[in-house]
Amino acid sequence: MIEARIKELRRLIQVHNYRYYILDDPELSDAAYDHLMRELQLLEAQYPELITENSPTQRVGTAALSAFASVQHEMPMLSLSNAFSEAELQAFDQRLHDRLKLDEASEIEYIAEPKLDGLAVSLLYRQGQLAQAATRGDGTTGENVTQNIRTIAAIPLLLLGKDYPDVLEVRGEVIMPTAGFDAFNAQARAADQRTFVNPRNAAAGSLRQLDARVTAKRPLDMYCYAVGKVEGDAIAVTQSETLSKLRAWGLPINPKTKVVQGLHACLDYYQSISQQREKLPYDIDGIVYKVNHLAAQQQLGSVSRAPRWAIAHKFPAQEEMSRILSVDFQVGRTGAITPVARLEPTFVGGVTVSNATLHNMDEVERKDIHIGDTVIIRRAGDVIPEVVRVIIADRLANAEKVNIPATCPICDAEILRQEGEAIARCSGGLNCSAQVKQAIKHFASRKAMDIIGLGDKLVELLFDHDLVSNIADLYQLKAADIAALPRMGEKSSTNLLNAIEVSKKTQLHRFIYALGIREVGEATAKALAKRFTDLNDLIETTPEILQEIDDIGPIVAQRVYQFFQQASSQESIRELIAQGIHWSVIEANAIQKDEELPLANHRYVLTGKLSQFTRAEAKSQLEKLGAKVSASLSKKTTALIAGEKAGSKLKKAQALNLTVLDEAALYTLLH
Ligand code: D41
Repeated sequence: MIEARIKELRRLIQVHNYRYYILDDPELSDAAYDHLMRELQLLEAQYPELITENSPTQRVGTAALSAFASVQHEMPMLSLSNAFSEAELQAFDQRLHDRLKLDEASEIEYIAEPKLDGLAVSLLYRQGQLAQAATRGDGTTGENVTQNIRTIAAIPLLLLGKDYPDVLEVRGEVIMPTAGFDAFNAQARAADQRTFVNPRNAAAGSLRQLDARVTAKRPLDMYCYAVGKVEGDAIAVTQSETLSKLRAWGLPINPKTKVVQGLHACLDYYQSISQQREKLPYDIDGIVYKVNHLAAQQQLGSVSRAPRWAIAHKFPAQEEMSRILSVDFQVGRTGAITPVARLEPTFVGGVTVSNATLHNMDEVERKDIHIGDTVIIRRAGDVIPEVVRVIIADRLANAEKVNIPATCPICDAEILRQEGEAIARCSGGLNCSAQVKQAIKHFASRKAMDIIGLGDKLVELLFDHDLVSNIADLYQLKAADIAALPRMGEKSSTNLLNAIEVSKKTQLHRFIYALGIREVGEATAKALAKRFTDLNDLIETTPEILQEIDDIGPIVAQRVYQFFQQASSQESIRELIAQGIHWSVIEANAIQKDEELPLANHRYVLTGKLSQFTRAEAKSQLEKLGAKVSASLSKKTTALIAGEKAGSKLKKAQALNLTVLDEAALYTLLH
C-alpha cells in the first residue's frame, strides 16, 4: 500500500519533471508539484527502508568527496573544428561534397544547433538508470562528477519509456543560464564572495565542487547533442532521429535544433540565431552544423580528434582586450554624467570599438578603473560596448585613478550627486547646451515625435548654428537657413521641413513621451495618455491621482507632477500646441497594443528606389502599423517591397517564392 503510493509519487514526479524541463509544458503548478515532493519526503522519512537511490528526493548527496575519480571514456569525446567566416563554412561544405562524391547541385542535409558555451559532459545510463556522469576532460579522460550531475533537475535519474538501449551514453553541454548566473553573482557580490567571470566558468566551477550540496544550489541546466557508446539495437539512422529518441526518453534537447538543407540554409540559420542571440536564456558562441545522416558521418570519419562531418561556425568574439586611453564625461538629457572610456581601437563583436560606457562612478570604483589600464571589453549584439574588467596585473605603477570633475565639462555648472544615488548630474538644467541638445534629439526621436531625418548630427548642426535653442524652435525653422548649413542643400532642407510638418499630427502618448519627463518612458507615457485623454487634465493633476494608475509609483508620480507644475514646462507645451501640434482624442482613447495593430506579425523588406517616400519614411510608416521591417529576406518575410532598380534582393525573393509588392501596393497597404 505505502510502497505503491511511494512508487506512484515517484512516477508522477518524474512525469511532471519531464513536462516541465523537457517539453517546457508544465501541467502542475509549482505548489502542486511541491506538494507531491513533500508527500514523498514524508513517506520516505517514515519508511527509510523504501528509499531508493533514484528516488527524486535523493538528488543531493550529503557526503563531500576528497577528490574526483578519473573516468576513461570508452569512446573518445571528440572536439569540433571551427569556421570563422562564411568562406570557411563554404570550404567545409565543398570538402564534404568532394569526399561524398556529390555533384554541385545536390545539397547536404545538416542538423544545425546553437553552440552552447558550457562544459561538455557524458552521462551513462545502464538499464535506464543514470549510472555515471563524467566531464569531457581532454576527451580521453575526464572526472567522475556523478553526484554533482544528479543535482541538475533537468537531467533524468531514470529514463522514460521502455525502448532505450541497455547501455546508453549521452553527451551534451552543462550550462548556467544567464539569469541564474546574474542572480548568483549579485548574491555573491552582496555577500562579498567570489563572483564568476562568465556563465561558462560558473558552470565549470559549479560542477567541480566536491560537495554536491554546493552544486545543488547552483542554477545549472543541460542540453544533450550526441550519443557515445550504445549497447543494444541501433537507435536511428539520422542525428535528428537520435535526438528525438533522446527527448522521448526524457533527456533535454535544445528546441532550436533544426534540420536544414544545404549551405545556404545553414547561413540563414546562422543569421536567424545571431539575431536571437541576446534574447536566448543562455550564452552561445556560434552554431554547430552536423551531417544529419549517420551513414554519411561514418563514411566521412574523423581527423585528429575532430569529426569531418561537423563544424562550429563561430560568432565574432564578444570580448577582447583593449586599453583605456582616457576617460571623458558625457552629459545626458537629464544632466546625468556618464563616464566614457576612450579605448585603443579594438575589433570586437564584429565591429571596431573605440569608446565604452563606464555607466557611473560607482561602476568605475567597483571595477577599479585607472587610465592606461589593460581591460577586457565586451560588445554583445546591439548593446553599447562596455568594460568588463581590468587586468590588474598589467597596471602601470603610476596609473591615475579616474575622478569625476567638480563642474560640467559643457556648461561649467556644478556637478551634484544625491545621497544614495549612483548617478551624478550637471545642475545646469536648460542652461546646459548638452542637456538641451539631448532634449531636442529625444523630442525628434522615433518613438517620440518621429521627425524623420532629424538625427543626432543634424540637431547638433542646427543648435551650433543658433537655428534652434529649444524644442519649439524646430517649428520656426526657415528653408533658406537650413539650406545654408554645411553639407545641407535645398533638397535636404525641404525634406526636413516636410518631416517636421508631418510630425505635427501625432498621438498624445508620443507627445507626452517627447517632453522628456524624467522617469517617463514609452510605457508610462501610454498609461498617462490612456488615463488623461485631455492634456489639460494631466497638467492639473495631483501626485495622488497619478499614483492610482497601474505601474505608477510615488517617485514617477512626483516627477510627472513636478514637471507639469513648472511654469517653463507649461509655457513650452503652450508654444508647441500654438505651432500646430495636435492629436485626435479618439486615438488617445484607443491606444492599441502592438499585437493588435493592423500589420502586427507582418515582416517586410524594402529594396530599390521609391518615388513617393524615402526608405526611412516607408519603414517608419510600416512600423507604426505594427509591421517589422528588416534588412534581409527570410522564409518569414511577408513580402518584399521593391521600388525601381531593385537588384539582388528581388532575384532572391523570386527564388524564395515570396510575395513582391510595388510602390503602388505599398501605398495601398499604408492607407
Ligand atoms: O553546443 C555545444 N557546445 C556542442 C558541442 C554541440 N552542440 N555539439 C557538439 N558536438 C560534438 C560532436 C560532433 C563531436 C559530437 C559539441 C561537441 N562535440 C563538443 N563539445 C566540446 C567538445 C566537443
